[in-house]
Amino acid sequence: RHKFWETQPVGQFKDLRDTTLPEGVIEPPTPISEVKQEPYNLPGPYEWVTCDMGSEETCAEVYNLLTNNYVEDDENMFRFNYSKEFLRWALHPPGYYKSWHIGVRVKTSKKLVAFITGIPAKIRVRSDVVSMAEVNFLCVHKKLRSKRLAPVMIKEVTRRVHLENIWQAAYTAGVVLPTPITSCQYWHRSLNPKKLIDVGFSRLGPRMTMSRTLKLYKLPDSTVTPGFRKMELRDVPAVTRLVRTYLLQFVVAPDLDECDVEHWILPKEGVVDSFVIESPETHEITDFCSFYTLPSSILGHPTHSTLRAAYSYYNVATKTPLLQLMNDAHIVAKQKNFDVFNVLDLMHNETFLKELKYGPGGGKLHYYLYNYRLKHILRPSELGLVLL
Ligand code: NHW
Ligand code: EN5
Repeated sequence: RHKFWETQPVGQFKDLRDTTLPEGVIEPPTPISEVKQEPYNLPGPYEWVTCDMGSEETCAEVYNLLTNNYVEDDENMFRFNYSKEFLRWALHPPGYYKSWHIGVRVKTSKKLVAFITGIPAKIRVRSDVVSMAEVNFLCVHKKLRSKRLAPVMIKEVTRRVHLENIWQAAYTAGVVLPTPITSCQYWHRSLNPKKLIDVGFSRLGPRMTMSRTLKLYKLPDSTVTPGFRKMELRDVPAVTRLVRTYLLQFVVAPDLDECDVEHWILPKEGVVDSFVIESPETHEITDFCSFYTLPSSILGHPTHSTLRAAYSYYNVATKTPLLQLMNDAHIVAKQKNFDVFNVLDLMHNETFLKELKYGPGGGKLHYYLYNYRLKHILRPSELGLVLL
């Protein structure tokens, strides 16, 4: 069934019911001198390139490849449209390796036809903090699909990760592979229901008129929680303490330091938005919420070309009810002209979905670890990791 994945150090379907297998590393690391020194062979017409995402030209080529060939929904109505600024942010975290930003070009024309990336991250599994690669943006041009290029790209990124003495990875996919550590569902909160219905993202519910629908999803013009404001650089230490403590309760979660929080959570125009609640009395930071900007192209619509989506990122509520914090997040997302607010049912997100008028999406997101086995599949609420 899975000719490639059966050969890899990942949990296998046949082992799912075997309770004797230990938890942890599947294949022990080898000396780096034993890691293959040359790149894997590509089919004749293609060559490997390392993509310098700091170069405006290369970043634009990657952007164009993904804009035209990256992930679509099951009915091919929408396609993720990560912006260039987003891609640069996503691929330049603290300690990134340029060699993990891998392209495939046609030798003769130099056209970019495939891409895969890794970034370094510390991921905690139970009490074990592991240096990993987060692998993302795997993309093969539509015209080159089903030629077994993806396994070669995965082996090449694996090799380059091994060369940095890193032996585990985390990744997500909309498809089922051997084998998920958990499977999450997308939920959607309409902010601009008229447009969502016009473009086929959502439908008018049974016995619902347009005017009842607009009223149902209406939000206040401004946030309700006193002390709610945009996160600033000076908030990094407090937000780091909040998020580190919060993430300890999950079985799998990132181990973030202040440098990570400054990179990943501090607001970046058009990429990531973050808000804190500063107590009006004590000036303590008691809560924060964040979301990232990931529009989708609307395929073949006569008037609308872009769906503006905000994706829930990390949210920590210690004083304010999470429900109220997320309601304020919706209000600012609406102010910023997003059409929809998307969340996965991980961390504590289930606790506000119904009350805040989310509907279940058609998409699932499966989470995976490479070269690290868990004894049991997790509940989504045991997962504290959001990948972009
Ligand atoms: S998930 C998004 C992936 N990208 C897309 O869906 C974009 C649109 N699709 C495409 O570009 C986020 C192609 O369809 C792709 C497959 C390139 C997906 N993950 O070349 P073949 C990520 O980026 C397996 C992993 O003929 P293709 C995460 C498939 O099961 N494997 O297919 C990426 C089969 O293997 P099998 C996937 O359609 C994580 C083989 O590929 C996969 O032309 C990567 C078929 O290859 C997917 N999303 O190209 C793993 N989709 O065994 C990282 C298909 O079943 C692992 N396949 O025969 C860790 C590495 C680092 C370790 C470090 C220690
Ligand atoms: C990892 N970095 O399917 C990315 N999205 O539900 C790789 N559906 O938007 C993996 N089909 O349900 C990505 N509307 C896997 C996800 C791929 C993209 C995807 C789903 C997630 C999605 C929409 C549109 C479906 C269009 C037809 C959807 C219903 C929303 C409705 C809103 C109002 C209340 C009821 C639900």
